[in-house]
Amino acid sequence: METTLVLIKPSGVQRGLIGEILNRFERKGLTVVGMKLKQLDSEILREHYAHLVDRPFFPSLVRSMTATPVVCLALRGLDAVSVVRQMTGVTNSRLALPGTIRGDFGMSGQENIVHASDTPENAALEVARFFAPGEIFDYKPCTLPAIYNPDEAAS
Ligand code: FUP
Repeated sequence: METTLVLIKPSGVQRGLIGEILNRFERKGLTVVGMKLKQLDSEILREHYAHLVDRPFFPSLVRSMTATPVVCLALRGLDAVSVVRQMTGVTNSRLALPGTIRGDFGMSGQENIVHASDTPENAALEVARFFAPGEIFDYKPCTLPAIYNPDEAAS
């Protein structure tokens, strides 16, 4: 099983979409193993968006991501990283497909509602960036046998 990081960004928090987004991930069959509000600052964003620090829109990205606290979610499941990225949709919400979170709720490239880890390697780094070890909970919901077959559940 993989664990991936989702941030419900200030655009999602301010639009009142926390419950809707959480509901989608729960109904899909992902297990919520970490969840909290966190106020981000430029230090953590320079690390999290290291690949974008030199881009002209970075100051605007920091303003956007610090406007309110974000909801940090750690979601666990089989192939959770790619499953969650598919549910998120492409970066520009105007191009994201209907049925995805960005496609259904967004109109912006920057105010695009959620962040989701893009690879298993980055997911491990990002879960560790936003959660202390004691904030991730290992438990198996009793619904797992209805979500996976035994081989899938064991992987
Ligand atoms: P994603 O993996 O879809 O979150 O996309 P990126 O890591 O490429 O971008 C991170 C965030 O930077 C996006 F969610 C929004 C912001 N961004 C801009 O504001 N302008 C751009 O041109 C590209 C990205």
